[in-house]
Amino acid sequence: MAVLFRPSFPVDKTHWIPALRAALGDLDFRIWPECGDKGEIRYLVCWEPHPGDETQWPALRAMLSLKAGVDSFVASPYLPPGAALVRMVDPGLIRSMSEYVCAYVLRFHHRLDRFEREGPAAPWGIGSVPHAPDTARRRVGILGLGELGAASARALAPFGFSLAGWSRNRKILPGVESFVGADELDAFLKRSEILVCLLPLTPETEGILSARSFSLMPEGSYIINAARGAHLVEEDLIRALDSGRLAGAVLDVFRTEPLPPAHPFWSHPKIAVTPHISAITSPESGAKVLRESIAILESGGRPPGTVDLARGY
Ligand code: NDP
Ligand code: OXD
Repeated sequence: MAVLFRPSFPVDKTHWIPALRAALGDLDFRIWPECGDKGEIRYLVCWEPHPGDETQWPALRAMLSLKAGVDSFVASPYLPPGAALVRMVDPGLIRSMSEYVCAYVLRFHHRLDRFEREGPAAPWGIGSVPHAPDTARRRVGILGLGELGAASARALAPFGFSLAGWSRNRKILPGVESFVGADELDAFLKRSEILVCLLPLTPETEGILSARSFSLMPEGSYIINAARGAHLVEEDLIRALDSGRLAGAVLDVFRTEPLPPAHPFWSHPKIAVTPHISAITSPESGAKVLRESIAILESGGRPPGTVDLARGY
């Protein structure tokens, strides 16, 4: 039994290979292109499927993704049939995402985006109207209450925000109102003044951040998209910001990445761009997660993050 790691990025050499060597030291660990006998490869650790993966690993039991979002795997023609697909569920990545969500929810709650943009034209604090309501009156909505959405809700809860989340199945999370499925989406959007998208990209969720959704949200609301670029209809966002329907957005993910230098998002005064850094798998904790997943698979179990290919996440 062997584990093959296929590097794709410079960080793989500097960080991932040492972390994987340390965590998988008791196993036959190989680094592509030194595959050895391909018939011995039982686990493939990688960022993406490649052409040939669908046939060249006859004994493959699982493809272990280093990314949490596996839309590119699910849509790939190179997915090896019969092997499990396991996405990354890394405590380091989850913590990073909840910090990012808190940072931008607080930024928008306090209208810090406006002060950064307006400088001396903004009203001076003392003697002007209060800028931020009590957090209890600020309604934050999280699209997706899975690993990242639920952790972000838990991280926001101590601030006292009025929290709600939308998912396929009803959730019981302290202090979080649960909305479910297409029938409850509109009611959820109508109460979301700061809308955080943490959904997987599937045919059902693509384009969910659209003019229709923005028209249901309270006037002057905010968008935080840290999931996938294709959740957002880009022209609809620009129109909603220019008309004042929305007040601001922070985007970490894009239909084309890296975001091309001439893209209008870079220069839009109400859009903050971050370069897909809201949450990155930590090599140290991620390598340990992979070791545990392999142990579970070896004993015939189903590790956390096993993807339901029919569902798409
Ligand atoms: P999970 O699979 O744990 O959670 C997904 C959530 O979305 C679940 O609550 C699920 O509902 C809900 N959901 C899925 N489809 C629908 C639907 N059609 N209607 C309503 N709810 C739906 O995923 P994670 O939280 O781990 O990750 C979410 C996404 O975040 C990833 O897929 C990835 O694209 C993105 N991501 C972005 C990163 C970045 O750096 N920007 C880093 C990591 C991830 P239910 O619970 O009922 O099944
Ligand atoms: C992602 C990731 O899914 O970086 O975006 O894990």
